[in-house]
Amino acid sequence: MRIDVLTLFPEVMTPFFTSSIVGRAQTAGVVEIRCTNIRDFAKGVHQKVDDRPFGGGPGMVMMCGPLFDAVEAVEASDSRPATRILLTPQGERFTQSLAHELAGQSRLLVICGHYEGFDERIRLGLKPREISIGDYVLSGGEVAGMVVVDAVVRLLPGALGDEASPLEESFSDGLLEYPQYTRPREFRGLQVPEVLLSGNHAQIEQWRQAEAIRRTQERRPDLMKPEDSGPAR
Ligand code: 9D3
Repeated sequence: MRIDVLTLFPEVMTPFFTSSIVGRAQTAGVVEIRCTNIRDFAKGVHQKVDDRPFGGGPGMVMMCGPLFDAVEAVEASDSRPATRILLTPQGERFTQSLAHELAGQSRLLVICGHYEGFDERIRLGLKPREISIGDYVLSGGEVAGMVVVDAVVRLLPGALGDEASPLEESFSDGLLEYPQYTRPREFRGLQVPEVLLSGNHAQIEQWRQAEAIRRTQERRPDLMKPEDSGPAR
């Protein structure tokens, strides 16, 4: 997969994309991620990418010109058509199911803004898929862009190396994680549950399943009707 990210803060995003699982996926050739600074496509000595809203009001609005030029230049650098994504608070909610859907594409173009909003003609002209990562206010789309890229990349075949398949993970079977323990057997008077020391793998599996269900029912009953988990069905 190829992922292009358009942002005003490539220096914030690039270190994330070169670290951890996403960085290793790039090294392994599973994905190629390129950050492009939208400001590189701004005109004039001031390199303006935003302006005041027609009709008045607070904040600045991202201009069409630099962003359209950036999208067209970046898309022309590779023949595969890109699925365009615009990170906005008004977007469709990002879920594991949407992550699976995006992981099935060969190319993504992720647009991150850092203003009160985008000129509406960006939506009308680029027809991007708009995505929000949740109901809280961020300072810009960069963190949301990193969230989307992270969740998508770890689903790509080979991204997790020798680790467990992403299908085994929480949210993919629709349940929260069961309680886990490591050494020592006793810590400040708290004991590791006897069953985990028993060596009886069938019984351990049964205990973990029961604990996962109990925990999910208590903390996230909404997950027990699992429309937000796993590949879309
Ligand atoms: C005045 C109304 N605000 C919208 C709720 C303005 C506004 C707030 C924050 C406009 C842009 C932003 C910056 N946020 C994002 O770019 C963003 C975001 C978010 O804030 N929350 C969850 N998902 C996302 S995706 C992009």
